[in-house]
Amino acid sequence: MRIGIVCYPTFGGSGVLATELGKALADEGHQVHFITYQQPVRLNVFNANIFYHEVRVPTYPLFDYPPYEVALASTMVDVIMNHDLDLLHVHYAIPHASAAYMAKQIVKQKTNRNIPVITTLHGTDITLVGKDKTYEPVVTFSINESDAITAVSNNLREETYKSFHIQKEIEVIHNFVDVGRFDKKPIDAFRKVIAPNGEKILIHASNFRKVKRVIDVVKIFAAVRKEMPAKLLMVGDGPERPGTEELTRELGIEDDVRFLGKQEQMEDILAVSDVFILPSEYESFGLAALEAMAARTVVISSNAGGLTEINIQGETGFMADVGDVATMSKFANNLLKDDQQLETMKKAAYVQACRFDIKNIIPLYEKLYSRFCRMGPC
Ligand code: GMT
Repeated sequence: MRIGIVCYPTFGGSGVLATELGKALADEGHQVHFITYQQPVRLNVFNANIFYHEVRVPTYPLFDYPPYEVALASTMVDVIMNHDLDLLHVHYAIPHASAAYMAKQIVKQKTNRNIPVITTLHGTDITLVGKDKTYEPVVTFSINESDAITAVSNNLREETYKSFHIQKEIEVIHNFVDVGRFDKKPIDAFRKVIAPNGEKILIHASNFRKVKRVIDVVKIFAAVRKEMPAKLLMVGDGPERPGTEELTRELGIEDDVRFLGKQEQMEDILAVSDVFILPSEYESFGLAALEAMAARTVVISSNAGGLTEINIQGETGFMADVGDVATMSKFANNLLKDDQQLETMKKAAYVQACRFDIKNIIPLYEKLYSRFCRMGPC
């Protein structure tokens, strides 16, 4: 099939997922057209089946806010018509679903063709941004106008029904991970640089937004550091980073915490890590946690949103209520003092990640797409 994928090209989970999906579909022989304002960060391979169409937003002195959605819809129309796309798959409702609706109407008027639009909801497009009154009517409308809607977890599906008046079925297709990519041997030299005396390594990766509760990560690490030598890797960047760095200095643990910024080689960093901390206020799924599990890293997280659909209490990791730093610290300390349990849980985390392996999930998307074959279900 010829598939258009619209996503954010940044490090966020929705963009990562959409890009990995497109790459896998291209490997399966589909022609995939990415439509974004920048080359997606994970689009780092050459594949003859992959095309990248950049959305250019011309500026003009009148525009305090350049009309990205208009440029996106126009680029969608161009790509649909000139590359004879079979369907559009948009990731993250805002503004992709409404731009897709606009593109669909234009193509219909021009060619009398009904281009199917599939919208995948990822999380903050529903739980944070989408709910805002400023966006809600357009989000509700464009979700309802999609030909199929998917959510990345059962929790997000329920949240969407609770917050919006959705008249259609939302199908759940869980996020996935390429286990083969993340199940890497640790690079000894790298581990030695980070933890020269064999210290345990804890890690957090996110966009450092409020919802991630990065301050809790540092507090949990400080509690661990009181009981044993340990190091913390903080991967990513965002608005909460300066305050978090400041807290490490206030707590006197700055020498044991490395802020690595945005990183592409997550598999190498995760391979040397023991515990991944994700105390988020909310996660529709928690793709970063799943990638950590594929790299045999035990996850200590909050029990918010869809995290309970991947992390298994006491088996692949531990969970506590949002903000319960004391319990998460206790879990981390007990686990890191017990090498045998740590090893057992690392293996269990890997086994659980395999359930969400790319090989198991891509066929679900292909099955969904096949409902929209032009000649009827194919
Ligand atoms: O977590 C973020 O703030 C980024 C956001 C995104 O849209 O890129 O992530 C959301 O989508 C991911 C991929 O489906 C999920 O794994 C994350 O849990 C979800 N984030 C939230 O729900 C906060």
